[in-house]
Amino acid sequence: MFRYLPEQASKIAPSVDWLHNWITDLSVLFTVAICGAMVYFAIRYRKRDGVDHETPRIEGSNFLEVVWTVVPTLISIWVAYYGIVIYQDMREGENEALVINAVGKQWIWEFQYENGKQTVGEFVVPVNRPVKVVLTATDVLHSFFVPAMRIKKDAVPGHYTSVMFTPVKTGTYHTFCTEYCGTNHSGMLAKLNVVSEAEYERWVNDRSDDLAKLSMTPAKLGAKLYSDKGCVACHSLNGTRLVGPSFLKLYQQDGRKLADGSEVKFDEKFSVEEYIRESILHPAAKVVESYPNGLMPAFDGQLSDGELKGLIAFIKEQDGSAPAQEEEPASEDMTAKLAAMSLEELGQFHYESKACNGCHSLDGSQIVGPSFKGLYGKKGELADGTEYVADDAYIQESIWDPNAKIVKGFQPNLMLQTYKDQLKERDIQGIIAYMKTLQ
Ligand code: HEC
Ligand code: HEC
Ligand SMILES: [Cu+2]
Repeated sequence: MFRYLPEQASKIAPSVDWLHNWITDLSVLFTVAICGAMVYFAIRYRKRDGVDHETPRIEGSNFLEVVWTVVPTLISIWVAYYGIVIYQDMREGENEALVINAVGKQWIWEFQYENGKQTVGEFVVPVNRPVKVVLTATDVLHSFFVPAMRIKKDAVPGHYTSVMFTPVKTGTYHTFCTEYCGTNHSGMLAKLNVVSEAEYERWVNDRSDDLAKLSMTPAKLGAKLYSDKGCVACHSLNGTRLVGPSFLKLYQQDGRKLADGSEVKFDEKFSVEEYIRESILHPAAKVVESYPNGLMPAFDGQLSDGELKGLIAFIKEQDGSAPAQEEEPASEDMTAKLAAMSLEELGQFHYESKACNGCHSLDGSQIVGPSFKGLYGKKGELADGTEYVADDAYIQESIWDPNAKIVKGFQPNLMLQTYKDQLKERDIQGIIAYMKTLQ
């Protein structure tokens, strides 16, 4: 009855499911039997035609009482017994298991391997080898949940807990946080890649990314993070106002006006470095004048000290002395390449290259603007209360003149206003064709 469980990707999964299904079936059986009897008696012996259909009064039946005590007790013992047996199977191979340390923080999972390799939001394990994940948390309670592996365990600040599994199938699986841990709890995901032993060895010993980071100058590292961490979607380098203030000459200022009307001065007590550092880790602490609070994600816990220093060095470099980053004129090569793309490919290309992806998701979630999922053809409401249908003309207008119509629940001036020069008719058709694939 009711078989709805996810893919079985670990050795233990079939036995977990077997017990789970037994418990569910038994619960359904008892629910139906007990509620069924209740309903039956209520109807059968109801008061009708003014006559009480009184039932016979039965007092004490040793037989019945023994049955309804002994049967549930045996069932509970049976469930507990298999619970223990399967739990023990789960810990099998603990001594030769591959150990991975996982740390939950608002709102990421960070993984560390025995050779020091570190990853965020993704981890890789070899197939058919027991894996032990040692869990802890830095801020609040989190819970580590990989449904396909049938494992789930709390990650507790100041404690170490562990879970074990032996993957039996290669593939990519989802890891969730299943303990409500704040605003972005639902975004606290990680990818689990199960690969062959050889591929795993190659992956875990490939430290080129770490080494590249180590050998970069701080400003170079900052430049890489500026795009890797998505700052680029909200902060320009040339003075243009995007979602947030431009980084141009930010470092050279001697103070900031804040949204609450006050002003901070940068001096020995509160340096501009300190201000930038705080703005990155806790954006809500000081909100810049004319910008809404809550748009910038807090990067607390997501950047190492070296990475923060890199970002600050990079922001410091934006002093206007570097030649303005001209948009490269499209080379002939590129023009030919774009012309050869199908409309859908062209749309996807623009979605990624024109930074739409910084503000519009593909999965229905809201970043800065509405998701592109299901957008094409949708009926909605504008901020002024009128209704609209997202047809071709509306989408073209939304891109060329974003402030012409503002979707209800969103602010004007957030979406970039510069697309009219960059995206011509065929590009718009491409974006529309691409949106049609996102229903
Ligand atoms: C989703 C959009 C968004 C992203 C992504 C984002 N920011 Fe911001 N940022 C803002 C907004 C809006 C403000 C202004 C409001 C405020 O002060 O919180 C801001 C303010 C700042 C400030 C203060 C600016 C000033 O002029 O005083 C700094 C520094 C900053 N962000 C750095 C970063 C860095 C570094 C990253 C990437 C690691 C980043 N931001 C990612 C939206 C964003
Ligand atoms: C800096 C953030 C940002 C970027 C980048 C951005 N948008 Fe938007 N977009 C928004 C916001 C906010 C809204 C909602 C307010 C409005 O209606 O203007 C929006 C609205 C839209 C709408 C109307 C959505 C609806 O539900 O009716 C379309 C279509 C759209 N954007 C397309 C694009 C395309 C295509 C790109 C890339 C070429 C893009 N946007 C880049 C922020 C952005
Ligand atoms: Cu969490």
